[in-house]
Amino acid sequence: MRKKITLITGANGEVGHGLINALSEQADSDEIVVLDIRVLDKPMRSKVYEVKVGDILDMQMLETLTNEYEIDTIFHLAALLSTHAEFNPEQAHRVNVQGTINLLRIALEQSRLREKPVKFIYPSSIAVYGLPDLNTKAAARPVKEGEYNTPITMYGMNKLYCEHLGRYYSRHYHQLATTREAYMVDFRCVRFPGLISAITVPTGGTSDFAPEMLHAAASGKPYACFVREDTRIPFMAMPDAVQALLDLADAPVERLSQLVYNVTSFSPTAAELRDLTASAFSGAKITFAPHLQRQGIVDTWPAEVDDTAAKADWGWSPGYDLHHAFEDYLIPTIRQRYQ
Ligand code: AKB
Repeated sequence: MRKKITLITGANGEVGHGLINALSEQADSDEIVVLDIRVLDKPMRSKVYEVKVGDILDMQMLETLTNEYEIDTIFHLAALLSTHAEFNPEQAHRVNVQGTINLLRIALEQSRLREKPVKFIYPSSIAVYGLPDLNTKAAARPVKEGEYNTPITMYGMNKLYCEHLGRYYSRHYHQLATTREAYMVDFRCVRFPGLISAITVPTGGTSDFAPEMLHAAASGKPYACFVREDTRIPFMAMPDAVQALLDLADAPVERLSQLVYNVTSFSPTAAELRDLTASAFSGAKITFAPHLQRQGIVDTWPAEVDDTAAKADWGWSPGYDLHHAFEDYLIPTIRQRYQ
């Protein structure tokens, strides 16, 4: 009998670390297998059963993995984020889209083999939205999942398309074949806002101005914020992002009325973030030097998203509002990190 596992791709990223910590506390860490292009950071290694170093584009390696284990759940976190993706759009497409198809394919094969759908938990992003101009952004009500799905970035397009692929692999795969697939993939997706971790500084995203500002102030470095002071997009503290993944994975399938869910916590302006940061770190030197193109990307993302469906279907409820995120999580943890 093959060992039953939870697979985490992109495990060495900041969501991956948070997820490994949470899963290893919650369940038997003997069941977590992680895959990343880089070797898993040392402090994390004792928390998982096996560390695989490899590329999600390597189908042979993925097939070996499925021969070795019974994969029960996949958290597919590996992706090239929005800023990185604009520097190499074709590579981003390969990693973000082909990589996701490869994992969906593996999930489908496993579902057939064990005669039970594999849960496929997929983090999408507010980057799937593309509001046409600032007036529309200012006037818009919190944006629902089906609105403004006209992203302008390669990353946003990749994420939106992969949401559709998830629907295909869970409901319509090979629909013209003579025998219908008995077991498809149990695809579940959260659209994350910008994420702020007290422990790691992200790279390659366009919402990175918030965590960058905080970490710079905490480590005594000046920071020139690459968006205007009035820029407003939704954010979430990292523990809530990890909780959203776990809660969605745990939700009874019959409670889920849709495959893709917005989740959100708070929507401060960049100036509000600066004020909160400066009041915690009195020596903070934060200036604003907007980068035209990165600003252009953030201006197409909504100021607020509507997460009513997540609240109703699987009880989504963020633990931190803006002030509690700063007072109870970000500031104390960051202070400790840079002490
Ligand atoms: C990015 O900025 O690319 C990500 C995201 C909003 O998905 N943090």
